[in-house]
Amino acid sequence: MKTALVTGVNGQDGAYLAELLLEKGYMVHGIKRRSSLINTDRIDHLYQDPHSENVRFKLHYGDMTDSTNLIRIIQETQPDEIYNLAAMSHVKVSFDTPEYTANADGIGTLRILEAIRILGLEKKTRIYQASTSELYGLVQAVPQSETTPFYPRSPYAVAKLYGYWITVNYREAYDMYACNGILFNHESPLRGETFVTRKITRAVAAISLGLQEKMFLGNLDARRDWGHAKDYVKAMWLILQQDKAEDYVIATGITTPVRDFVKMAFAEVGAEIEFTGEGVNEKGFVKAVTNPEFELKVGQEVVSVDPAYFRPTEVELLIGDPTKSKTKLGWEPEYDLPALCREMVAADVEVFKKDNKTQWEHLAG
Ligand code: NDP
Ligand code: GDR
Repeated sequence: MKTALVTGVNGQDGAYLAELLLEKGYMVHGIKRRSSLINTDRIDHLYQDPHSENVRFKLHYGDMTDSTNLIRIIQETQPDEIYNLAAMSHVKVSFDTPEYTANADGIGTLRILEAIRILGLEKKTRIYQASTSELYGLVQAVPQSETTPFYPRSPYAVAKLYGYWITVNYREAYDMYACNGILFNHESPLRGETFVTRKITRAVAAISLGLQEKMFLGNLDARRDWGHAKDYVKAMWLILQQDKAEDYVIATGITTPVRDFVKMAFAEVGAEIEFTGEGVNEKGFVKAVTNPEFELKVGQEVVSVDPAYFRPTEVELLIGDPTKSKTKLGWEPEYDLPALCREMVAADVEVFKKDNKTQWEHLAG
């Protein structure tokens, strides 16, 4: 039985990856940092009582900023594969917490790689580093591939740039099987509530059920190459199963403006949206209602721009070239954006039907 160690196991990707690895028969160890409330919702369905026999999923308290802890867990678990998914992953929030982001996302990656060396596991343990399309930042060329130059545009992306290169360096210096997956944005019903797709699908659900009046968004012109997290964790696994350690872009090759995702999400609850105005004055209104089951009215203002959500430096356009991952890994996504959006809106409508609490909608993101 192979053993995997997943950092950030209770995050969006950690949850889908843990499920995939368990299906494949792995022993899965997950690292989770301590929080004042239990926040394992995304992996509760995978829970195994540690007192029972043949447990294949175990959680460990840990933190990317604590080398001693990471070394001890790796020593105890002796993993064949490490998936380093833990990170302060919100681009906008990284402008508020730049030093912490550098520590967790940049130096955190070094801590994992160094732990492998300290423990003499260079030949045993394969490492996946969660790199990101944010590395491309200010557009140099499109579509972005493994050879496109990087130009990071946030403390998050700069920290991840360090993570990317230290992974390449350890591979070359110590002959370790260490790889970067340069993943473009991927979403799901498990996506954190302050990333734009989930923020939109939650707001669409709440507005259509009459629980919220409208949503406030930032840059509606930004374009992203959005895929489904379920497809993307399959690529992570494939990247660690090759003969040779290499870096791969994982993307759909299709880009969509934030504004169009808003329209797509409202269409799922039977509303056509039109946008008027420009920049901070742009607004979205309900133009037509095709499903009277929901509480949406023609003329209702459902989107406003709030500059609080603008980033000091923005990544305007991401569109990935997945040719290498398709040809070398044989990776093919199953979901397209409309199917992803449908699943997310339907899930959020269910959430709000059960529990109509509003949260700190306008805190961040
Ligand atoms: P999430 O934000 O959903 O999950 C991040 C996980 O990391 C959470 O479990 C979080 O714990 C944990 N974490 C954060 N800081 C620390 C720390 N200091 N020590 C230990 N654990 C920590 O991210 P995703 O699942 O979406 O992304 C997974 C990885 O992939 C991240 O590294 C992200 O930067 C990267 N990535 C994501 C993409 C995407 O589109 N989703 C695209 C490209 C890269 P807690 O719940 O306690 O906060
Ligand atoms: P991103 O994702 O920054 O690409 O990083 P996010 O969903 O936060 O933003 C995507 C784009 O939408 C614009 N936007 C808004 N974003 C948020 N969060 N909230 C808003 O109200 C809003 N309005 C417009 C943003 O400006 C941006 O252009 C994600 C994270 O998962 C990273 O960890 C990962 O590395 C990259 O994807 C690939």
